[in-house]
Amino acid sequence: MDLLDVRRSGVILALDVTDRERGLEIAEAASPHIDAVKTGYPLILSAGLDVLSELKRLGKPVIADLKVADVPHVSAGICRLAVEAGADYVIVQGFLGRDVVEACSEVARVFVVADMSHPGAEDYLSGHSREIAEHARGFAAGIVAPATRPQTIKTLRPIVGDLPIISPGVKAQGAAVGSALSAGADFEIVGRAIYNAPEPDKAAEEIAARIKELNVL
Ligand code: BMP
Repeated sequence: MDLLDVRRSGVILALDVTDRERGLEIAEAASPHIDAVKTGYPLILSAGLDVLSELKRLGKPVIADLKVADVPHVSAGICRLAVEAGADYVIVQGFLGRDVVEACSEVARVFVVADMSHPGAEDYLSGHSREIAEHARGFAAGIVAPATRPQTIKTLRPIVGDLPIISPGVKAQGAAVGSALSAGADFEIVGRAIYNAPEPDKAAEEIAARIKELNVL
């Protein structure tokens, strides 16, 4: 399932809850307003890798956010496990080097983390985001770039060409809804603002409506 082909709202749900039932309930409730689900260590470590195949029942792409960061053969093995469990995409760290991204791309459709949304990313990672994006262009299915630094998205967009850019940091980390899309991202990743909301379905609906209103897709 290709992410760009299913783009409707521009929203990817980051499902970082640790309770399997609650996670599946939230994903189902938000489903009409999201294009894909991203889940990672919190849910996978508590509910097991099988949760990926359960999430696939929503009929939307599932992104395994394992931020894979090991030597090439171990990283590729992790990606293979995620794909076999049902992941359509796996997130891999770009800072490990070219060989890791290439090994993972042989066994999975990979989103490469080119830069991150938290302040500490500027300590080390941000200084290398262009090089990571340049390499990702040849091998990856897309990149992850921070909504909290729209200038980074603007810089990376021409480097990656048409590759999808998915962008976290919206609402709970301070970026306004629609800001990453305006800067050139293809999807905004939203976690707490949806799954911690009293009514996650309404929260997802409002975010999708705001993006539509801004006309930034
Ligand atoms: P929230 O909207 O609750 O801040 O969640 C953001 C999600 O995006 C989390 O799943 C986090 O792991 C992920 N993420 C991020 O916040 N910043 C990055 O740079 C890369 C990420 O994958």
